[in-house]
Amino acid sequence: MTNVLGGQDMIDLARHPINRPKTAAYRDMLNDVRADLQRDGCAVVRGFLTKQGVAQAVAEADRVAHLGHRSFSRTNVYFSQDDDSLPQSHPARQFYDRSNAFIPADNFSHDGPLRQVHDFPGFDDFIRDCLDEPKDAFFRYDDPLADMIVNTAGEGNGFPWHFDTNNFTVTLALQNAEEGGEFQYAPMIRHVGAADGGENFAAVSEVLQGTSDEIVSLTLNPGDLQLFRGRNSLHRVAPLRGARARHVAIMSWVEREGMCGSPERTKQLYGRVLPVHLERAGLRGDDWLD
Ligand SMILES: O=C(O)CCC(=O)C(=O)O
Ligand SMILES: [Fe+2]
Repeated sequence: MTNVLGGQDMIDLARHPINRPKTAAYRDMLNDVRADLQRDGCAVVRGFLTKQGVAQAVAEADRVAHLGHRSFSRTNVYFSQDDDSLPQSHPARQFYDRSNAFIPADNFSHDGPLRQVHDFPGFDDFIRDCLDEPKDAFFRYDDPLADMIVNTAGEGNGFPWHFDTNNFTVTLALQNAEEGGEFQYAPMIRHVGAADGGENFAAVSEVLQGTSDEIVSLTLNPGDLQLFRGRNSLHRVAPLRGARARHVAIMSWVEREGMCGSPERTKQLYGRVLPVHLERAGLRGDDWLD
């Protein structure tokens, strides 16, 4: 194996000087990202990783892809239960198959390429700056199975239309499928908190029926970093085709220090739990029948 690159060689610092926060170049970069997030909840930092950085990260993901945990569910765009008091045509009553394979975070070692990016000094601050989150409400997810995972998916796997339940998602595109896999979103069609509830069900229905003209289709290339506020923008990954897997790294930060996933959700997404999940939930190992 070739030597693992350090973060300074994985990240294209000449183009994206996240290590020089006091410079005009850093401020320009930040202003671009913030303007995009403000406009439609999505920003892409093109070519965040170097070419060699992408190659090493893909090789790492490929080496552990067989440890990905597949989970299947049928969900509506809100991740809510069916409600038979609503008409059959209501968007909350449309259910779609969702299947993921998440490679749990503990398969990525601290001296491996992906964590060299995640742990690079200034990376967390850059993300926080982009999102304009306060320092006292921005912490790494303290979850050894979930702080940085790789979502790996192939033909037949689906990430159908949904609104996120978290405030933002940060992803690093590593490898595309042969066809499909565009990130499609209907910017800001929902206005959570508006006086009328802001759900805009008519526009959501149009997206689901394929008649909306509000959909933006974004092709992310290997090495692109994406920041996305998905509570108000309906989005999906377009169906994948071909033999090659789509690999995307997903990194998470949360608003309180020391947060980790619940045992139930962790088990569902990653196929196992660790003692820390039980401890933080106030359970002992023998309270939890795996
Ligand atoms: O895999 C992706 O690019 C998007 C995933 C997504 O929408 C999510 O994690 O909520
Ligand atoms: Fe999402």
